[in-house]
Order: sequence, then structure tokens, then C-alpha cells
Amino acid sequence: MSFGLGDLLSCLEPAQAIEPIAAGAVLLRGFARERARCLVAAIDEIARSAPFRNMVTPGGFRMSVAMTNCGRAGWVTDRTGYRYEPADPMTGRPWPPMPRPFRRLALEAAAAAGYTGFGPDACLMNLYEPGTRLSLHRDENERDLTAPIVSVSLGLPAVFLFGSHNRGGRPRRIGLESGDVVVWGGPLRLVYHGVAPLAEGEHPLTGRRRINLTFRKAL
Ligand SMILES: O=C(O)CCC(=O)C(=O)O
Ligand SMILES: [Mn+2]
Repeated sequence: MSFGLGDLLSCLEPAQAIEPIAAGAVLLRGFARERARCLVAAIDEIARSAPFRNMVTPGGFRMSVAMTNCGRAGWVTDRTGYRYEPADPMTGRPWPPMPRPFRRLALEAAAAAGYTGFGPDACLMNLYEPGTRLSLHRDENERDLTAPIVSVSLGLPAVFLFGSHNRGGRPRRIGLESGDVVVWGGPLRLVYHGVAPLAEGEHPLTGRRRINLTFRKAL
């Protein structure tokens, strides 16, 4: 049996690659790929007790992306504002606990990006269907802005908009696939970011959906 250059290159090629985006932000390609199936199973389980729902912004707009949370606090929005809540306003019960493998993934991804000792207490879970989008915003409701954000993509691909320091600035467009993880913090912790309208598609793990997890130190 012959072993050609192509075989050699494919076994040397890392399953994951670290791509710096800018000082403070890193794209970890494929970092969660091998855990994606388990993550989706855990998300389905969480959504059974804390269902995905379309929240309303303080301005009265219904968000096109459906959201839920797990962890000690969950991000919510309604007519009274954006904030973290210890209980799910829909059920009155505490948010489901953050599964240990979620916490481990967030800690490992943060460390791979240079942020050691990350201890997330909140995980916002977003569900996108084709045509839905997340407009440019900053994650600024967390009490601890020294901790990074760890963002995990699952299912359908998306175009992540990243890197403007004001809402009117032109962000970079970064293609994200299932298993990719983006980490940002430090000088870029309060950068504007968003997600372009999701293209139509079908993914073996999630069907016509993209799920994103963002891990935060909120309390
Ligand atoms: O879905 C994404 O990739 C980003 C999500 C996000 O920025 C957020 O939930 O605050
Ligand atoms: Mn965000």
C-alpha cells in the first residue's frame, strides 16, 4: 500500500486551527466539532424545560431569533429593558443548570484563545432559522467585563459580523460553520457584532436551524 504526500498532509492537518481575528479576538475553527452532537442533544433537553421563545426589545420589536438560557442567570429582554434574571420569566423556575460539558468547553476555548480561568455563569442560547438575523449590538449587560465572551456555532453556517467600535462602522464578515468557536475579550470586549440573515439550508445535525451558545460571566 502506498502512502502519498496527500495522505501525509491530511494526517498532519489539525482538526482545529486557531485564526487570530484582531488583538483580543480569536476564531477557533472546528474547536467544538467533535462535541457538536452531544451539545445539540443537551440543548434539546434544556429547551424542554426552558423553551426557545422570541423576546421583545425595550422598543417593542419582536426579535426574529428565538432564545433561551442555562446557568445561574439568563439574559432576557422585554419592554422594561435588557438584563440578567435568575429565573425564567416564562415559567417562573430557575434556568436549567449549565451542563458540565458546556462549562468545560467554554473554559477550554477561552484558554486556547489566551483567557485562562474563565468561569461562565450564564449561557445564552440562540436559535436561528433561514432569514433570521441578529443586528449589530454589544454584549454589555454582564457585570464582569474583564471576562471574555465564548461563542459556539452549531448547525447551519452563518456570516458573523464583527469588529466595529460603533454601530455605524463597517464590520468584518466572518464565515462560521458548525463547531467553530469565536472568543473575544480584552480591548475588544465591547465590540459591536451581529449575524447576517441566515441563508436557506439543511444541516445533518440541526436541520433548518443554526444554534449559537454564548458563554458569559454575568454576575
Ligand atoms: O449567534 C452568534 O454568532 C452571535 C450571538 C450573539 O452575539 C449574542 O447572542 O449576543
Ligand atoms: Mn452578542
